[in-house]
Amino acid sequence: MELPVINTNAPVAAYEDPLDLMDEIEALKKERDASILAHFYVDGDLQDIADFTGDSLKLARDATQVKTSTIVFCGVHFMGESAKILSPEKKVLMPDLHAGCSLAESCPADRLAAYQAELRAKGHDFQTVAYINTTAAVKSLCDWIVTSGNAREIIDRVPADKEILFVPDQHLGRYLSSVTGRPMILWPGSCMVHEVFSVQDLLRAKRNHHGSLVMSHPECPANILEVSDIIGGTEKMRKYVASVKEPKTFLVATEANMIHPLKKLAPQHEYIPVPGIMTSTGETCACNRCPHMALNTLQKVRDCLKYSRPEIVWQPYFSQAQDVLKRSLLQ
Ligand code: CIZ
Repeated sequence: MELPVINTNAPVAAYEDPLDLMDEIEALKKERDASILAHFYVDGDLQDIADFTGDSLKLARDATQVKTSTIVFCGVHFMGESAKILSPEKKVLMPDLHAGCSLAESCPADRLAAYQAELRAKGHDFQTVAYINTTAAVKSLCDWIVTSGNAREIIDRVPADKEILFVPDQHLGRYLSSVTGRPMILWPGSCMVHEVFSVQDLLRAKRNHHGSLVMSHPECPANILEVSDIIGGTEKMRKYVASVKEPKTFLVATEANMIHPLKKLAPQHEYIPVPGIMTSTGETCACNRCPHMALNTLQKVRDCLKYSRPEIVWQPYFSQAQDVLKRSLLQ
C-alpha cells in the first residue's frame, strides 16, 4: 500500500479564526445562492456548517433536491462528480479538486475496459457492478452503481443468470458476495484507510473495554469483519447507535471523523476510533484519517464560494454515467 506523499515545501495557509470563517461562509452562501453538502468523513466543523450531511447515497439524492443554484461539495472528487451528473443544471464547486480516492485510483477506465473485453473473450457473461468510489469514466462502463447503503438491494437486481464483476473494492465485494450468496469476480482494489486496521490492536482494545462492541465498515478486510459485532456503512452505523438506548462503548473501524456524527446523534455512548497501523514499521499512525477528505477545510470552502471555483465541469462521458447513476441511486 502506498502512503500519501507529504510535500514539506507546500505553502502553509495563514491561521484564520474558525468562527470568523464560519460567519464569512454563511454570508457568502446567501450571496452566491449556495448550499453546502458534507460527507461524514470530513472534519466536524465542516459537517456543522453544512446544510446536508450524509453518506454518498444520501448526498447524491440531496444534491437533486437542493433549492439553490450552487452546491459546494465537501467530500472527494467522485462525490462532486456524482452530484454534477445527477444535477447538471447546478454549479458544483469543490473546496479542493485534488481530493481523490485510493479506490477510484486503483481502477482506471482503460484498464477496466481491457479487463471486461478479456473476460468477454473468455466467454464470461457478466454485468459490472461498481462501488460509487469510482470515476465517472469508470461508471460509464458499468451496469450498476452501489454504495454501502444500497448494495444488497442493487445486487438483487442483477439477473441471476449473469456473473458479477465487482469493482474496485475487493473487501466490500467479498463481504457482499458472502451476504448475498452471489459469486463475484473481484477487482483487486482497497481503501487506504480501511486497509490499515490491525486485528491484534482491535482485539486488545476489545479486551481493555469490557462489553464494547466493534463496529466496522465493509471496506475493511475480512479479518476485521470476522471480529466485528456490527458491519455497515456510515448511515447504518448511525441508525444502529441511535437504536441502542443503554450507554455502550463502540470501537469504530472506519474514517475517524465518523465519530463526530455518531456522538452528535447518540451522545450516551463512548466511541473509540480504532487506530491504523503502518505496514512498513508496525507503528500506530493517524492513518485512520483519509488524507483526501482532509483537503477540505473551512478556508477552502470560503475561497471556493468567494471565487466560484474550482468547479466540476460537465464532461462528454457524464451522459452515460448519468444513466447508470439514475438507475442505481434514484430509482
Ligand atoms: O458511501 C459512502 O459515502 C462511503 C464512501 C462510505 C459510507 O459508508 O458512507
